[in-house]
Amino acid sequence: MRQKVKQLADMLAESKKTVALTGAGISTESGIPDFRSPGGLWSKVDPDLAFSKETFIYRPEVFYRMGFPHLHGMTGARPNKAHYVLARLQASGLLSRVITQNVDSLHQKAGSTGVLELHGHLRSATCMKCGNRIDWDSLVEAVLAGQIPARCAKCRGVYKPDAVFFGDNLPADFESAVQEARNSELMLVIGSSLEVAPANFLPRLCPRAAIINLDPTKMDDTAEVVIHAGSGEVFAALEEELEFRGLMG
Ligand code: CNA
Repeated sequence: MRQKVKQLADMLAESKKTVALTGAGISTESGIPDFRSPGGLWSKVDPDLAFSKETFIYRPEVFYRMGFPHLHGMTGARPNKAHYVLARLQASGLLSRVITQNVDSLHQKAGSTGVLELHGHLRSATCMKCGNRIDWDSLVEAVLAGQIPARCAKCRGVYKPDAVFFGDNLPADFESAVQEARNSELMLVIGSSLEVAPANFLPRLCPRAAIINLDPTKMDDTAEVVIHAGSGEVFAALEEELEFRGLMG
């Protein structure tokens, strides 16, 4: 792995503009299960039911009983080494910004700025009827008080978390991510199976890519460097290498 980390450091040093694309795998070391690993969310809930926009419209209680507890469980997590090193890379001018598929806000908690969130977030929820927005803690309070589904005090419409469900349109951040990928020389893909479209299309827009993922991905053969290891370990080694070269601010 040491040799590949050195290669990664070379690529970062050479690149005029680098972006990172992260997935659920970067947050497993923070205690949040991903989708597809053994023991991941897909072994516990049926995401097509729990996180489906269509089901939510007709039977919102299905999400509130099956999906909500998993989302609620994410919100107390703390960033791990990989999140912190990415924030430090950005502060050192080696990374333009992070594009994430995650909804856990751990990049922001680690200090990354201008994070593009392809699948929304868990900081708020919006009333499906009148558009009133409440913060996440207020939503949790309503649900823990037994309000299933959580309803708007103004119009009795149902609150939906501001995370993207299956069947939802992608937020405007996706278009910004396309531009960011097109304008970059290098993309670091971290902790993503690259199974979910259209996010998995982004690495193809960038001339060079490096993949850091525990398991092989379908796009491994398109990347210049592929490291199959935990992201915490890889980013700790990368930080050390870049510090040694005097490139970390
Ligand atoms: P995924 O399809 O579950 O893939 C995760 C990948 O990460 C797998 O290929 C694992 O091998 C790999 N992995 C697991 N642990 C590590 C680790 N420590 N270091 C490096 N790699 C690791 O998840 P994707 O993000 O590719 O799929 C996209 C979905 C998952 C998006 O819609 C997300 O919103 C959704 N999701 C997000 C979260 C979160 O916000 N933390 C959690 C669960 C699911």
